[in-house]
Amino acid sequence: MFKKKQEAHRRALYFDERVGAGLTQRFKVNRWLYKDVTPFQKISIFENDTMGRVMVLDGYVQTTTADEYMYHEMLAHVPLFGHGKAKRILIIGGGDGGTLRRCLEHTDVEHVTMVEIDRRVVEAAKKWMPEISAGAFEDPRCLLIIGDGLSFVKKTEEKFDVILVDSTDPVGAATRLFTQEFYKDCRNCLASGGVLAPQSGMPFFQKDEARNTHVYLKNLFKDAWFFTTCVPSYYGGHIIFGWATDNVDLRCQTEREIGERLKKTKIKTGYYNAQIHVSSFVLPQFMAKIIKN
Ligand code: AG3
Repeated sequence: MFKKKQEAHRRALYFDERVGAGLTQRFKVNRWLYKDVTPFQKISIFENDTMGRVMVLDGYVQTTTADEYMYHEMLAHVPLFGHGKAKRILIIGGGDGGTLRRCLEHTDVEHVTMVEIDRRVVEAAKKWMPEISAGAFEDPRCLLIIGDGLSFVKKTEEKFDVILVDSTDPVGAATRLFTQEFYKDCRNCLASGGVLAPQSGMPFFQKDEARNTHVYLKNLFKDAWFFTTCVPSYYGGHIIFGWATDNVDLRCQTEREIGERLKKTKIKTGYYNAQIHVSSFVLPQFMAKIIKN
């Protein structure tokens, strides 16, 4: 009885994320703001001294108000500035609105369709972490569809210049987003020379996922690679995004070319800049090995 009480007490005070065998990262919880079990997943949001507000889906940290920019800026700006003329964007997932907001910061973007499976992620993020989307859902260029991204890309006849997959980890419902079939359907709705960039996990812990993603993308596109960022609240060093396109020149642009594009906008960033853009494609040896084999 005493043990049970102790366990309940610990759960109220801490959030423990299982990172790997024998490895856990612990957050002190100042206050639980939201807890919900939806038809798709468990959602919780809490407050922490260092990371601000933290959103957790099925036990894994998804985003925090302190470091969300390190993920969302990179997922949106590298493909959009790399493409250079993107007007129509598709986001699969991304319910917190951080990726959407960064896409809409590009004034040349005419339309963003976002397909998110879980309405309650959008609602909870808007209510408890409004600074992440910062009004993006209200932008008239945004069309939010609550539905299954997989069937959307299978059925739509629309074409997009850039497709961003802002998913959870390859567990549960999201595993279907890490398949060659899904990437093939994405390719079918890319305009010529378009870019597909799927969230591809933390390569230190998810080597097999990274290897498989690379094989699938290489089977489908002329250029398949990864770009990296670091997000302090994701324990494990790097997180990678896939880079897949038939326009092989897009990955070879210089810092100067990207810098000129960035200068023409009013976009303010905390992580992304032209140097980071170019260097995000440089992979450390352990990752280069993963994609060579
Ligand atoms: N989606 C990727 C989160 C990966 C985190 N994984 C983990 N903590 N094990 C983030 C969605 C943000 N819009």
